Order: sequence, then C-alpha cells, then structure tokens
Amino acid sequence: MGSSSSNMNHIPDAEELMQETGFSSAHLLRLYERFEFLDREKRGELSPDDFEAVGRLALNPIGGRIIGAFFSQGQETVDFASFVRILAHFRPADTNRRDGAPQDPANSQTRKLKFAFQLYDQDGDGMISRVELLQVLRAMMGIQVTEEQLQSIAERAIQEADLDRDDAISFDEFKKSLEKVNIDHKMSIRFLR
Ligand SMILES: [Ca+2]
Ligand SMILES: [Ca+2]
Repeated sequence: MGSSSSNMNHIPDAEELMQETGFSSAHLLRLYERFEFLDREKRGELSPDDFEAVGRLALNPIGGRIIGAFFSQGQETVDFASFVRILAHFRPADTNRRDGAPQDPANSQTRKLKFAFQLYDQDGDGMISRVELLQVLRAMMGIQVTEEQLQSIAERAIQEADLDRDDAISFDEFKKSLEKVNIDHKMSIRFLR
C-alpha cells in the first residue's frame, strides 16, 4: 500500500473519487493506467475514437452504446473523473459496506439497472419503445435470427414486461422484469474485482 500511495499523487482528485465511487486506491491506479494507455495523444481526456481501441468493446454488439454512455451529456471528451464515475456502475456490489460509503453508490442494484436501461432508451424519453427494443435485439443477435424471429422475441419481451399495456417498457417495468436476473453478476467487469 505504501508504494502505491506515491503513485496516487499524479491522479487528480484521487481521494474524492475513491470516496464517491468506492474504488480502492489499487483499483484507481489500475484505471488510471488504463486511461493513460487509451489517451494516445496524452491530452488528459478521451474521445470516442480512443474507446474504439478497446478491443473487447469493439467486439461487443452493443459496444457503441456503451461508449455512447460515456458521452451522454453531449460532451465530446471524457476526463479521468468522468471515466471513473461511469466505470463505477460496473463495480461488483459491496459485500460489507465501509463507513462513510455513499448512500446510493453507482454500483447499487438500482443504479446498475438505470445504466442498462439507458443503453436501450436511446432517445432518453424514459421508456423503451418497441422500436428501441428491436434495435438492441438486432444488434445483439446479429444475423443468427430472421427478422420474423426477432419480432416475435421482441413481442414476447414486451408482453412479459409491459404491465400497464401502453406498448412500451418504463423503468419500473424494466426493473420488475429483471428482478430474477442477477444484474450484479451481468454488470461487473472482472478486472474490477
Ligand atoms: Ca425511448
Ligand atoms: Ca408499459
């Protein structure tokens, strides 16, 4: 621990970020190394192009949407603090809470679900429409399924989740339909453990 704390010095606002996101200093250092690696022009900020270099994201069918989440406030670049805040959604849930941990940390069940919901709700109106659902399904399943199969999968998903029958999935409905799914497991990045 003693040797890593000296390296922490060049990380801007390291203490605040650890407090806010729950990352340990070891995590933060690793994220900083990654950030510096991606920041090819050494500007202290990343552009969407820099993310394309992350092979795993490029291969992920909804990788483009995940990259988009880093730029959701319309900004063109991401600094280290924003980078860490977004990745905090992928931190596994705490088994034992530390004193002074944030009330609603980014890795809480609800915040993880909200993050996932936004990947579907591309127009940001708070509802997943049939079209938006189809777009994600199409991206995820690619050419393995026919348009007809896709439609019927979407139809079934909407019928199961759409409790108030308005033909769209609200966040509450999304949350309820995923209650049995282990979102924490699905939305954790192994290197953050
Ligand atoms: Ca929408
Ligand atoms: Ca609904």
